[in-house]
Amino acid sequence: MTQDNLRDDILHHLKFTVGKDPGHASSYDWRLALSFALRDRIVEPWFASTRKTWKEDRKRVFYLSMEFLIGRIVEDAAINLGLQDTARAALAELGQDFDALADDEPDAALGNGGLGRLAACYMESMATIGCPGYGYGIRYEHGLFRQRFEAGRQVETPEDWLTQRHPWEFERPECAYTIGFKGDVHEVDGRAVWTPGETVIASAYDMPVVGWQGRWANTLRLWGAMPTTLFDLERFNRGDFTAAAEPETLARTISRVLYPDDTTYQGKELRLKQEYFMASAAIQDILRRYLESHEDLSQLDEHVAIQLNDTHPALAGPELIRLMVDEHAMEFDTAMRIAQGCLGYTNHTLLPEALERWSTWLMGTVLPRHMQIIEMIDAAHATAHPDRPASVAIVRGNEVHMGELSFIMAHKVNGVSALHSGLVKSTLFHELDALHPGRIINVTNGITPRRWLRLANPGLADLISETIGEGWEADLDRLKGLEPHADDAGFLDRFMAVKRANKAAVSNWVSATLGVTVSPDAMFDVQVKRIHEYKRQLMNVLETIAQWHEIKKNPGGDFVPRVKVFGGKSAPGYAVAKEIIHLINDVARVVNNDPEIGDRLKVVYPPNYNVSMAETLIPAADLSEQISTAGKEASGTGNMKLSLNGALTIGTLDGANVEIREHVGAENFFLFGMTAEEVVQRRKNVNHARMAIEANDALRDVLQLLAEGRFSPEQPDRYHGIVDRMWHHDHYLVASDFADYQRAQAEVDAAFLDRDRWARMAALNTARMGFFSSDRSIRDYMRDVWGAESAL
Ligand code: 26W
Repeated sequence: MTQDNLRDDILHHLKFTVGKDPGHASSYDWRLALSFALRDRIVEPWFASTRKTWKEDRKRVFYLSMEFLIGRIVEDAAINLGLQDTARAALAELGQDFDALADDEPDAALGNGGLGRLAACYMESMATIGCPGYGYGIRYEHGLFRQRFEAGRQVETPEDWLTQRHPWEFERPECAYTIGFKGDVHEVDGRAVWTPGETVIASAYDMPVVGWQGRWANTLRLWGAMPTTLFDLERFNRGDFTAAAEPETLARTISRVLYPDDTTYQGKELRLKQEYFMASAAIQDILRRYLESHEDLSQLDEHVAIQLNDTHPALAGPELIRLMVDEHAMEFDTAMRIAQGCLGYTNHTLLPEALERWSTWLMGTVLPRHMQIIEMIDAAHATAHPDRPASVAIVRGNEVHMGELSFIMAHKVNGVSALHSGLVKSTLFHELDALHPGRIINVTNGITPRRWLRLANPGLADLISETIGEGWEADLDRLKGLEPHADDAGFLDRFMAVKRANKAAVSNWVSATLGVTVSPDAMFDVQVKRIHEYKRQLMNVLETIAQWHEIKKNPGGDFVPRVKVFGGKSAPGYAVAKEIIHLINDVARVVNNDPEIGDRLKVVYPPNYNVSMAETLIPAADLSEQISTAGKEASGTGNMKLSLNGALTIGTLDGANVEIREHVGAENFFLFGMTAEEVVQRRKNVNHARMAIEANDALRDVLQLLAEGRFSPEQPDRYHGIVDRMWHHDHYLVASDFADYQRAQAEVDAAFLDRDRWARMAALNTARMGFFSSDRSIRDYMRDVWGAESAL
């Protein structure tokens, strides 16, 4: 693919697909033209991949997720096609700037955080490895809300990525399924017949997902909801306009918006309908495709692997059984055995409030036949395990526990880091583990190095290629080849020069967008993730206040200049998280405008943290804050992205931090805090908070400043809630870990002052992160869960 060809293709699409005269085209038009030209290059490998899978009747993997946090696509596609430089040159010829066009693209923000982004990384890795994989999700009209700050408070506004043309999807109106809700079930000649009371159409939209070097491409199929009944013309003619449009409005509500909650299960009917809508369309599509080249469903589990991304798509299990029993006349036990052979379930959280448990009333009303089937599954399990404790029942306390349903329906259940999988075994599913030894395994999360290094940090990626050669992007263990260079001053200079350049770019962006001046020579101390009490952004901002107070008390002292970077959204209904956001912004206002502090401490909190902003901030980070209460963060994936990009981690022994520290070396990691076991013990001491605060002057002073309204003069009692909870609850043990956190931060300062030592530690982090490629994770799933092979 030469520069000339691509230039001509772009021009062709601008004229004939976008319909714009080059002289009058906007960057939006040029971006569309570029996207269509690159998309053309994906179609051939896409068709070839599908054809090869069919011809060789290969095992297919179906990844079911309510979230795919994709981000932007055009640059990632150009890179995986090996056409980034060609595109840049072709556009330059046309007077266009590749980066400006890439920046014009809205994020596909079809997810909340970790779970959704993991699904996107896994889709790209399956394509890179050549694993015949399909993603199934929902084509939300509105993705995760846009965050902006008003007087320091989070305000949400609807996200509307689809108001623009979306060049990366192919509409598939011919691929549509009827999805039923409500109604009732009758017995007809011994068979159950469900007559839904409501129906909508699930219509498919396909996005090709191309892998590294364009050798394979898979499909992400997203479902949009359509009305079964058309526009009611009669009513319209009677002037009853809204009623006429009602069927359409009602139907489209199903795929209208992503639930912005990633911590607390809400139990909303619409969310249940969304989950079933996606699961049913996916299963109907899987069976339709399978029966096009197979007699019957008896060998389905030989050819089909279905992965449940947490419990949200768990209704896929009962739906599979419903179709096999009610529509394919299969015996229940046979159907159950085959379904189990197909299904794998990944758990992503231990937080009790995040575990889904639908009321039997709601499930029975919205999905009467599935409620019956869930009871049959539960009864069959009780029969097979007469000695099972009541606590493992799927239906208990008038609730359907989706974790137990997913566990019992799956042949493999996995956690997402070694520590988390251990806790899934020893706590969440302790009893079920005893009944089904070996069913719980671990598959530690991973990230795609294409987006999170090659795309996000071209300076470092080029330095790596110059140092160890090309191709590491699809074989990340090769980064080990950098280790010897960690003792080479010249290499370290170039390594740190890349970091400095990324920091300079971010400081320009921060001053342009936030009007705050930050020095690229200060330490960029970064905490970017969803706002949640267990992630302890509060501990970070309290330590920041202690740092500020320290400087105030000793303005002549020498302090290591720091820029505290925060990024992250709170679920709209999560009041405590919103208070923490307000506090961070209030502290930023005081610190950043304090002449006594100057450059020694700055706090920046750019609004609307998303995938694209992560791609900008992560390459500029010196310090990665992974400070969750041990036992609460299932894995984390931001921690991997930051380490891979040469940031050093200050963190607890939680989630994947444990494995990162094992791989990069304890000497290259700033560890602090209690272990998960110690947390459990500490919580038994009801006075843990008061004792810790009284033992720590700095922390007590900070809480006193907050109580006095030092950061909220216009509303002195604004943080009385936070102060009170710190003294009397502190459920996530901020006070108990605070002193050790301060100790670790002091070690960070000392290390940062020793530039060569820091550079070596940073380079060794990058060199030793190969294990955390999502390619390794996917190969683990292919081997240990799916029994799938690469077709390449
Ligand atoms: C029902 C509401 C809801 C929605 C989403 C509850 C919980 C979720 C997700 C499971 C939350 C999530 O994103 N969990 C994160 O998953 C990542 C990928 O495995 C992990 O790295 C994070 O540690 C985990 O918090």
